[in-house]
Amino acid sequence: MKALITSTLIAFASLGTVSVQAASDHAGHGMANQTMAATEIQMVDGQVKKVDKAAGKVTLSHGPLVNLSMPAMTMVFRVKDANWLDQMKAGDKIRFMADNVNGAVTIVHFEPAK
Ligand SMILES: [Cu+2]
Repeated sequence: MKALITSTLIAFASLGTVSVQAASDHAGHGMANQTMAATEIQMVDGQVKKVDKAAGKVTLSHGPLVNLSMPAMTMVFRVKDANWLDQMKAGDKIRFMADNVNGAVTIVHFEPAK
């Protein structure tokens, strides 16, 4: 096992600078993507204005949605999980994440604000 690892390392080293460069670039991309995914969608404060269970939508007044380049406003959202609508009523404060799903701004994470 150890001999195999050693010979693999030697094989990599003998491929030269270009291959090593490519390998480290690839690793760098992976890390950058993970960092972006973590910061792209942020939890935002919202207040429920209206719940429309029949349509599967909720009207929220929300703080800025950085990932959607959207300032604070009141608007209608779709919800990823219709059960969340049962946990919302007008006047409730919530925390949520929104994303663009098939062209519709959709709540993809929800929790009641305490
Ligand atoms: Cu909005």
